[in-house]
Amino acid sequence: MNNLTQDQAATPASGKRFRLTVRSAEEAVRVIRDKLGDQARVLSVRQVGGEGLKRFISSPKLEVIAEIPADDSDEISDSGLLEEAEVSEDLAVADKEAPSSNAPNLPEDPGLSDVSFDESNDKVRLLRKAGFDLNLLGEIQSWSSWQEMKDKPLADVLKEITVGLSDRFRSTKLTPTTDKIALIGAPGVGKTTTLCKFLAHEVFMNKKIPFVLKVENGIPNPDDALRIFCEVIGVTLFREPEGMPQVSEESPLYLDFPGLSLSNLQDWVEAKQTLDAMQVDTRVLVVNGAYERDILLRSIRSAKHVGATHLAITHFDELSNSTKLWPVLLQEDLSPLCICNGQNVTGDFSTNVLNQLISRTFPEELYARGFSSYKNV
Ligand SMILES: Nc1nc2c(ncn2[C@@H]2O[C@H](COP(=O)(O)OP(=O)(O)O)[C@@H](O)[C@H]2O)c(=O)[nH]1
Ligand SMILES: [Mg+2]
Repeated sequence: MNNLTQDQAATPASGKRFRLTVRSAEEAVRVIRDKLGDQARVLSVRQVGGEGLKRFISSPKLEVIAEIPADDSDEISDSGLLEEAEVSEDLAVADKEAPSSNAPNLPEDPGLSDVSFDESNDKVRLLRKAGFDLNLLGEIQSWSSWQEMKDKPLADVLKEITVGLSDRFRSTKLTPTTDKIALIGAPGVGKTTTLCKFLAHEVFMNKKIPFVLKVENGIPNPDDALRIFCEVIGVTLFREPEGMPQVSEESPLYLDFPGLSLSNLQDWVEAKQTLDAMQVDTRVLVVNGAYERDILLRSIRSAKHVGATHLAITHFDELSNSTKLWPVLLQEDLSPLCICNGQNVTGDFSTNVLNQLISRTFPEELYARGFSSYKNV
């Protein structure tokens, strides 16, 4: 749950200021980093309580004022008056001017400009304000059921969106995994961490005896952390296929790949040759869910060259909500495999992708509003 508004009063010379309402300091750090970038500086923090009925159904919030300096030499001034502005516009400004800290710097998502909104509809305005992904909002408005649902009370609209998304999710391709599972993707997205989570799950929950092959394919793939983790949980790590035991349901093989560059398709083509030669049928594309949509889509496009079958999403814990991921999951041909929620290799992981996405689709504040809209009927 967060709310970000831009200081319209600030002149470009003194940078742009944003007011941010969050539930915790941790969330503030995350949202500032995701939406405003590394350059953003916090000017003030203050605790705010709810009003009226909301005081009883929502916990205290923090109001944070942050600024993106227009120029490093600028002095920070905290004397300006902040004015409320449309949140979605502010987010667009923030996204354009301060790309996500850990994502490569790529052009703005071309799809966004095509999304049109029914501004006269209060639900659309509310969802935009709540930080709902604009592409998803555009998609929902194109549903045949939208015309009927859009004028219902908020609680009903939220419920019908949830049902609509769940139905669409259930109709996506579900491919079972096989006994040979490769984790592939761009550098640093969380491939090895995700692999360790699967290993721990196999050993402790499924009581299986997995083993691991570390692949290099001419690209360095340091393995200190993986080696130590395998030692700790009693899994054998191989560095070449020779001498590996027979793969079976009880003894599945996991392959740890080096990062494949998004700007070098040849990396992906070569990985495909290795996977084909080893008859690895389950090819999991790992993406960092906190990256911009454009980069996620680029990754998915590159993964076609490797014959990817499944999708694993990491860094879900760093997202303020899951709405950006819905259109990615619903449109693409990859079977959703898991969501990773943190760095803890023996936890922070779920294969119930639908539940994870649903639980982070609407901020609690919207449910609270939906609840009060019922009371007004
Ligand atoms: N917050 C968060 N960090 C993660 C997650 N998955 C991986 N990481 C971190 O991301 C960094 C890169 O992970 P790693 O598995 O080495 O990436 P690889 O290069 O793709 O193998 C490490 O610092 C991990 O601890 C996640 O779901 N959430
Ligand atoms: Mg790795």
